[in-house]
Amino acid sequence: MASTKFTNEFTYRRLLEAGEEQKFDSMFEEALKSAKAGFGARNPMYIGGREVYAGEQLEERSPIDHGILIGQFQKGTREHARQAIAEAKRVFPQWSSTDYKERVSIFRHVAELFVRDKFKLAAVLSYENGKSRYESVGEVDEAIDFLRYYADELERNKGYIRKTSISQSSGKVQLGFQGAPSGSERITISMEPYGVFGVIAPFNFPVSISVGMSVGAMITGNTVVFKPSSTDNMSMLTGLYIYRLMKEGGVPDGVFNYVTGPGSEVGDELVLSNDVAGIVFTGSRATGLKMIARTFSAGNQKAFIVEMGGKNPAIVSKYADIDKAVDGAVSAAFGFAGQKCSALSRVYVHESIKEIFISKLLERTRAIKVGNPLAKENYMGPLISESAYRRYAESVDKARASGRMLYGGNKVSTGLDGFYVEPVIVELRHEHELVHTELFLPFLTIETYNDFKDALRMANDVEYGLTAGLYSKNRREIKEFTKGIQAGTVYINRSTSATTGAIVGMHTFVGWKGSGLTGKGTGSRHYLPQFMREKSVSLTE
Ligand code: UN1
Repeated sequence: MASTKFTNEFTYRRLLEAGEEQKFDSMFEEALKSAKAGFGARNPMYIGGREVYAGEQLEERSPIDHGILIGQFQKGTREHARQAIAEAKRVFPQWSSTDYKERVSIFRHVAELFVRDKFKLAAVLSYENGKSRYESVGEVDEAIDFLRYYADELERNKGYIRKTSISQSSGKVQLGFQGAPSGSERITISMEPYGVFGVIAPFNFPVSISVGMSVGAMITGNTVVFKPSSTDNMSMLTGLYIYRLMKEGGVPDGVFNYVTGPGSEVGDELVLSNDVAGIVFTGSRATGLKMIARTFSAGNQKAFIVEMGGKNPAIVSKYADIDKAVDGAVSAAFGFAGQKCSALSRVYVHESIKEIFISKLLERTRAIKVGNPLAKENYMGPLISESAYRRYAESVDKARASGRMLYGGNKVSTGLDGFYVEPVIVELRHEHELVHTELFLPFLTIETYNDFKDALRMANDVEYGLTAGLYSKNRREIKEFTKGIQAGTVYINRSTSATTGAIVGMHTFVGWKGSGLTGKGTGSRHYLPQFMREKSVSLTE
C-alpha cells in the first residue's frame, strides 16, 4: 500500500478514453430525472442520529431557475448547534479510541457508496449550484478521492503512532539535569484528535470540500458538527446526501451531525463554544478572519484550518505557447462562472504578444455558451445568487469607467429565472481595485509587462497567495517563477487550466499569505496532521 501510486477516480476521462462518452451523458441525464423526483420535500437536520426540526424553515431554490424548489430545510438556531455539539462531545471518547484501522475501513466503505451514487449526487449538485455535468461529476470524483486518499494516508502513517525507546545508561548521577544519563524509557509518540470540529462549508464545492474537511476531521478521531452553506448560497440537499452516505457507510450516530441554519446562529455558536476544539473552514477571507478574531478575543482557543480565497494570476510570457495559454486562461477564468477560489482573475501578458493573445482569447470566449448548465453544450451556468449578480453589475460599471472593456458585461437572457451573465474580459491597470479584490465572478483583468521581473512582482502584489499559472518555454523564467511566486498551488504550461483543477494526491491545494493559515494543503500528505496534536508519553519500568 505504502508505495503504490494513488489512483484517482477520473470518471469522465475514463469513459472518454474508453470511447464511452455517450454513457457519461446518458447516466447523467438519467440521474437528473431521478434527482428531480426527490425535490420539494421537507428535510430534517440530523443530531445524534435523530431527525430534528426547527421552528422555521429555509426554502432552497435552484440558481438555474428559481421556480425549481429544491426543498425545505430547517433554519437551525444556536440551540440546535449546542445540541449537536453536545452529541459530538458525548461520542468523542468512544470514536477517538476506535482502532484507526476501523476508521479507515468505514471511510473506504463510504467512498464506495459515493461511487455507487456518483451520478445521482452530481445531478443534485448541478441543480443546487448550477455546475455543468463535467464540473459536477468531477467534484464528486474529488470527494471520492479525498475519502480514499485520507484513508491511505492514515494507514501509511500507521495511525500516526510511533514508538521509541532509550536503554538504561551505565553511568550514574544523583540528580537529573538536562542531558543527564537516562534510565530505560519506552516512549510512545502519538497524534491525538482534538475533540469536536465545526465544519463550515462553502457553496461552490459543497460535495468535495465538505467531504474533504469532514473526513479529515473524522478519520483522525474527531467528531463533527457539519454546517453546509445555508444563508444566501444554499447547498443543503447535497449536505443531506453526504450525511446519509456517511451514516450508511457506518459512521456512528453523533460522530457526524448535520445542522442547517444561518452562519450568524449556527456558525457563530460553533465558533464561540468552549466545547468545540477546532474549526475547519473554506470561504471568504473576511469571514475566516472574523471567526478567528471572535474566538480568540472571547478568551477562547481553537485549532483553525482555513482556506480563504484567492486572486489568482497567470503570466503569459513572450516565450509562451499562446494557444495553450488561451485554453488554460479561459477554463480557469470562466469554468463554473469563475466561482472558485482557484479561479484565474488576473493575466499579465508580455507587451509583444498582447494583441495576438487577446484576439485568440476573445475568439475562444465568444464560443462559450452561457445558459442552462444541465444542457451539455452550455459551459457557463448562472451566478449563484442575486447578490453575486449585484457584485457583477457594480464591477462591470467600475471596469467600464476606468479600463478597456474587451468582452462581456451584460446579462444573458435564457428564459430561465436565474442570473445568467456574459464572461468579462477587461484591460485594467494593475493598481486598480478590481485587480486586487476577490470577486468570485467570471471576470478576467489583463495587464501588460515588458520585464519578467515586473510580471512576477505584480503577480505577487495582492494579499492572497492561493494558485498561480505561468506560460513560458524559457528555462530561466520557469526557474524564476518557481522560486519567486508566492502561492501554494502553481501550474506551468498547463493547457487544461491555468489555475484550477488540483488533483488529489498529485498536487496539494494550499493558500499562502491571506489565502490560508496553516500553510498545509488538502489532498496532500500534511493535511491530516492538522487535525491532531502530538503527545509523547515516556514510561520507565
Ligand atoms: C475552491 O474553489 O474553494 O483546484 C477550491 C480546484 C478545486 C478546488 C477549488 N479542486 O480548482
